[in-house]
Amino acid sequence: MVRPPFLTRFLAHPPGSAVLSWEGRWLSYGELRALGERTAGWLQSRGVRPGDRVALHLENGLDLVAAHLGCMALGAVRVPLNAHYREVELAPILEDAEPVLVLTQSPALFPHSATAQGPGEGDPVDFWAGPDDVTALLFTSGTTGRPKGVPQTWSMWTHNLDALQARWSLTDCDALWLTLPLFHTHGLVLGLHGVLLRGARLMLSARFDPVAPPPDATHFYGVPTYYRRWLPLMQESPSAFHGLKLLVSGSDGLSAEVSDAVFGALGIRILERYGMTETVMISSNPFTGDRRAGTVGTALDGTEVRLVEGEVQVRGPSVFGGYWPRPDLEAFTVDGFFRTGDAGEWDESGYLRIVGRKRDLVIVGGVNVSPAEVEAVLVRAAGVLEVGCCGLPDDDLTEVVGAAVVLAPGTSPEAALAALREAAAGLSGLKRPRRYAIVEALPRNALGKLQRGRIAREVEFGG
Ligand code: MCA
Ligand code: AMP
Repeated sequence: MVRPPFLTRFLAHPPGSAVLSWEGRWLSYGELRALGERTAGWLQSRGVRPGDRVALHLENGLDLVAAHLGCMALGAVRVPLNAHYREVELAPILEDAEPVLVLTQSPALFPHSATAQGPGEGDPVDFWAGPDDVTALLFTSGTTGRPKGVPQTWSMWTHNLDALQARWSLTDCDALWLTLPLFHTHGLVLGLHGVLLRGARLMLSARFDPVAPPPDATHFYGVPTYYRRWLPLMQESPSAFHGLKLLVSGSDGLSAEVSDAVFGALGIRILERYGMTETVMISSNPFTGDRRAGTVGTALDGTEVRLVEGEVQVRGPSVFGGYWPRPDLEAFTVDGFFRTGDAGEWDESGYLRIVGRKRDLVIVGGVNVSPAEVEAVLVRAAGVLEVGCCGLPDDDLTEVVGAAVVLAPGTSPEAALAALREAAAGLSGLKRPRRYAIVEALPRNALGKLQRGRIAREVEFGG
């Protein structure tokens, strides 16, 4: 068993220093470490061994943090699951991840897996090391509709978080208010593990609500929807935000209007950065220096970024080694660059701008939605022949899913819409189409391939 440098650094923080607050109570590094070791003992008593995969289907809270630390202390691999997912979305992930145990409050969602409504506590285990470098297996939406497993390693995280540290200058006096869910890279890696590596403090909340930040908070990481929802309060009570020195936005493009409005209200220019589950962070604006709205800054130290026919391609120590369990050979170029599928351009000072996507993907409130996955669920609705989904602009969530539907002859639109809504209820909320259109035929190219961009441009959608 090898102890990764990340964990050596985590274990070296002063045990008495405060690190995490949950529901108003602070835990020190020593308490957090002891909690992780007792949780590791409990996991071991449930049959989990170093290197095993443990799925975590829990909402933000101390239990979820304990489950992460327990896996870290035991050397088990975490499989974070989106707490909003329904059975149909979880099934392919479980089939690929094959966790030995799922921690969940909803065991009915996992009919074929061993579950526990934990975590609990047992005799302490303090390995803080594992059989290899993989520490988490995250699933990201694939363009085929089937989620793809991304093994993330301690060394990817350490390289990336150190490179971000050089840009963002988080100090051990800083406190991050974290409201992002811990099942995505944004909240899990940048938020929770960014603080654990650096030795700063974390104030964890169950979810984002557009209320005044805790007075001690100095840092905040969010998706553009958070800033749009927060703006009225920022404009009404700017003094409630006086403790904040860094606001970061990512997962989705931030509009210049919101960036300028926040700057106007607080005098803080939101710092935009760009990343993916497969690469962790790729580029960022600086904390000190020229922060350019509408750009995602320059490549992080050690990361190479190039544009090939407009597509952003990335290589470096934070980039993953390949999907699991099915490697996608198209994902990398012959010289080892990962194809992001995002369209980019350089501005006049060499800052990267994300200008679109070369793959079919809808980003709803910072959450990736594969239109193919939604189509596969909706097409099973009675009276429906074909479905094509696309992203439609939305003032709150940036984009929402729209579905264009071809009906079987003789089907009434009302009956079909009722059946479509019932089928969509099998998906988590952000994936459900907010708007439908009944069409004669879907736009396809000469080879019969669905053209989802044309659906968004050409079809007239109802409510
Ligand atoms: C809420 N719902 C979701 C999610 N959140 N479904 C799937 N995934 C989600 N993450 C569902 C709820 O179950 C509910 O369904 C419906 O949407 C409305 O829920 P509510 O809580 O009212 O939603 P909301 O307040 O409108 O939430 C939207 C949100 C939230 C605030 C934008 O989704 C959010 O916090 N998004 C951030 C996601 C994020 O961390 N993205 C980073 C990934 P029902 O109607 O059945 O109750 S990208 C990434 O990690 C890369 C590396 C990067 O660059 O950062
Ligand atoms: P995920 O696969 O969930 O990690 O999401 C990664 C995707 O989010 C990227 O491929 C981009 O399409 C998008 N993304 C992340 N950060 C930004 C950003 N700052 N601006 C625009 N799109 C972004």
